[in-house]
Amino acid sequence: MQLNELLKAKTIVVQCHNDPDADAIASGWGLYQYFHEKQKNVRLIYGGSKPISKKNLLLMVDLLNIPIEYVTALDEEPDLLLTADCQPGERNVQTFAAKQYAAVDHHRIREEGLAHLCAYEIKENYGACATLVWNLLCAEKDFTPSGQLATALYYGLFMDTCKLQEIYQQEDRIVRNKLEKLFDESIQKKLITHNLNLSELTIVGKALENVTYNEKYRFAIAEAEPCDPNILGIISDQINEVDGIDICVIFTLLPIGAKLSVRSCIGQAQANEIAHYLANGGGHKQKAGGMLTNGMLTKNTGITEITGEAVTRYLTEKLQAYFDDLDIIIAGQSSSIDLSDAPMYQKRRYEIGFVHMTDVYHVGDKIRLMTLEGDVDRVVDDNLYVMIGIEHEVYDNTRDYFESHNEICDEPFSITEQELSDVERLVCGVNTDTRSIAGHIGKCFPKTSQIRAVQASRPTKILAKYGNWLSGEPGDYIVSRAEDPTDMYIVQKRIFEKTYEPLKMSET
Ligand SMILES: [Mn+2]
Repeated sequence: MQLNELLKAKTIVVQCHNDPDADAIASGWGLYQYFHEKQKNVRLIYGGSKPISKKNLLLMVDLLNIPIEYVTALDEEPDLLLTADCQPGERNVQTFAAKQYAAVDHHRIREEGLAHLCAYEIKENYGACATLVWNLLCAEKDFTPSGQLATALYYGLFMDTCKLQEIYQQEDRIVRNKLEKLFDESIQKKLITHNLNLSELTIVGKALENVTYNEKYRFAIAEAEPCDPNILGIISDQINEVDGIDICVIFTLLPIGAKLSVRSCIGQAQANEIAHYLANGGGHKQKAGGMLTNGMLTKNTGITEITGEAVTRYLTEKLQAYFDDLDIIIAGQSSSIDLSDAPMYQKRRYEIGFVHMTDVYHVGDKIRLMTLEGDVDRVVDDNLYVMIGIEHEVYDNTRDYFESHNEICDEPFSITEQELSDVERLVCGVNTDTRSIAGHIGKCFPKTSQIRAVQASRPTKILAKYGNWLSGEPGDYIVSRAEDPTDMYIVQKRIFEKTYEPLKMSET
């Protein structure tokens, strides 16, 4: 959907869900501003049983002059009613009559409601509706979002992803990178120091009183009453600090399922992996989140009624199974897998790209790489190389590592314009403008190295000799280098099959 498709309407109402949160207010305001600039007769409203009362939201509306109105009835039927951060017909969205309806949202699509919408933009997996609204606004050539709006959208994204700690969707991360350069820091500071109110403090207290603990695997589970994701995060942060608890999962029941906040302080079971395993979620190594939908909870689980107890039992069993199933290998020590007789492979000859970052940025500039394993911030110096891998993923190398593992080739790296623009979204300036790497990409070939490898039959963790934990799924390859069998690691099945080939006997 494009916003300009909606300009046929003369009177427009942008509606947030009842009891709107920061993401709904910011998203609604973004849409409102677009139509306002297009000279439409537009209002920004929400309904429900009570007006906003949370201090941070009152401050947000006040500091940014957001013209949001609490209404219980509309005098006139608008040509278009556009919902923000929700969809018409949902339980927490008051119904107002309108000639046509449209929706911008990041929650589960309400299939039965789609036929009643003249247009919609719904991305179920986005961490915040603000991301979606920002992209919609940026796609309109004759509209430039203000710094105030960027501040609101940043705060919406911040609050919906537990202070950005549980952000994992690439699109959310890309928009965060942009908003980070535009938002008003002094306003953001004021807002985040008023995040909690007293009743939320009570929710935190109640959740802390009812923790289920698994002694064998040192994990804890607790339920919180319905609350903002950031409250869940406060609870999980607190529980994870307890001696004897390595991992905790805190959830709250929402109409669409259980919202999870996950914390871990151990490398062999990182928070993002647990969140992915439990609910297709993600985040960072220590902090992550996800949404365990009602569908996931009832499918093949025997759960008929979704209660806090049922979810606690389900999470306990799933986590137990996770640890029961896990193979842990300490490289160079007691290994449960012996690779000395495993088949040998060698690297295929394939090209990858590299950028010497001082060709693009100044020494001292801070840049961010959005790697497959998460965001990595680096300070540019002569040693920093950014590599463009076989699937156009990006990662960093030091100069020594880069030079000893690759053969540099004089030809240019072949990449289409679309591929280049996709790669460029993954490398951005943090304390400086994002610069184009076009014209600076060299081509090289990884040097042939011989390895022994077997496919993992179970989920596997390796503590590599460099002290970092690596993880693999069944089917991924457990690898050790032929010249140093203690150097073990894991290569994803797909990448392995693209980059390695069996070594012929005559070559051994
Ligand atoms: Mn939202």
